Amino acid sequence: MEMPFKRDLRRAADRISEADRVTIISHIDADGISTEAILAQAIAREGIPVSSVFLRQLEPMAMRNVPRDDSLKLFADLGAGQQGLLEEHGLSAEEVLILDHHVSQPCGTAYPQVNCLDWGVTRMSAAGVAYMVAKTIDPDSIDLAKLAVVGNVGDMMARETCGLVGLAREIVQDGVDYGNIIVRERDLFCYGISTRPVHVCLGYNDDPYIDGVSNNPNAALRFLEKLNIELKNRQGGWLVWEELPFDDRRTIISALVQQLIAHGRECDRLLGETYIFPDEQERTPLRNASEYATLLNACGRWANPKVGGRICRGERGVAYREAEYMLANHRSVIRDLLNYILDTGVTELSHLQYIHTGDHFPDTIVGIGAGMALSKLDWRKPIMVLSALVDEPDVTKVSMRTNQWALARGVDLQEALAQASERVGGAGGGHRIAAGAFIPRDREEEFIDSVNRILRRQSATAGKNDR
Ligand SMILES: [Mn+2]
Repeated sequence: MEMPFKRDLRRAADRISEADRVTIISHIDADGISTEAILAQAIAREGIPVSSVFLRQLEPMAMRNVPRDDSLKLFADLGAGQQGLLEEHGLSAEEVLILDHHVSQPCGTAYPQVNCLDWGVTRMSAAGVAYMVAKTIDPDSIDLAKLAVVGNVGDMMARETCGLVGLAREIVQDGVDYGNIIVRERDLFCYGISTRPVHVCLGYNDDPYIDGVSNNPNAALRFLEKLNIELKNRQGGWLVWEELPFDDRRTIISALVQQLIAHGRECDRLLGETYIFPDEQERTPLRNASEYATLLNACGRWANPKVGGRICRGERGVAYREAEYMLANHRSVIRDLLNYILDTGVTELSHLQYIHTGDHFPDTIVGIGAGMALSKLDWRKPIMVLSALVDEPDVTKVSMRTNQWALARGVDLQEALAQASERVGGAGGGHRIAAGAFIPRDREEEFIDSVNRILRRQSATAGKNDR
């Protein structure tokens, strides 16, 4: 494994270093945002002009955002699975480089690619790949390891194994050597260790499920109060987990272990490795990898990935305040969306119900809102929410949700949206129970009608099979 991966990295690094200018095309989630920030900084340090484009998804309509110029197009955290699209768009192998961790799609054009899956590495994200390329370009770039850890954690690479492993773990060590990462082994493996009061941190967690603590911050507080630990600071504010003295953290962990054992539950997911960033301000989401990643995801969801990019580059003024606002308001905006759907009401067709939310809400959350609204509406009919894209006026985002009841009666939203969107020149897919699509704005009506017909056919066919 060693040799091919070194060779891939060397080739990619040389290609970038030889470019006159580079366009990075990356994804809007935490991994994509940190990937772009790593690459853009590494490339700028070489004195090469670089610009960036963020995409929600690499689909036909998004391709128009990929410039037709003589720059090297660096597709990152996307591209491997959509090489056919690059080919259709007329991109040559000479002007493309793909850095990805998704499964590759076979393609006639041999686009050069660095993909950790080719090395047998599955627990690493695009930010990890990008970092390894950056380090090959310049071995002094280990300050960027921190962003690679954010991307890896954001893409859930630490989730199953309670910490990063393999190559992704080696990247952590670079950050430790540089001095901007502190590893806490066997730490509480829980979201919010830098920003949430301990009882809230524990009470919002259910992996592992702890009886009398999980999903109940008040019960978690009563549990902690019995341990005789100082939970507040001298000013009377709640302490966060990261600030608790070592002995108090140990006391809480052993009490939680006892509680798990007493209820016959496994303890192995209680502890994991956490990654603290000592160069960031305490009690902010920037202090650890998982909260940092959530902050970047919030930027992406609000169609502001570039704000996340500025944070990754060290900006802590306006960009940080904007991101914090987006993070803090995520829940309340979903609640507003739900109320908007229920107050405005949906239009009912024979086999679906739909609503257009215009540009009132970020397109990236309408799917969540649709799912929540379904249980309060006629849950037998799948719900479709259409929304405008602020930065793409000609494109409409479509989200659909249904439930197990409908699935048992033949509904398959992934099939319905894939077929109907293709007919109008869009693209869609997902899962049977939840799917999405991007379609041209001027063909919305035709599209809705087409989805309704497909859903009618699906339930008719399922009805026949029952007999
Ligand atoms: Mn990714």
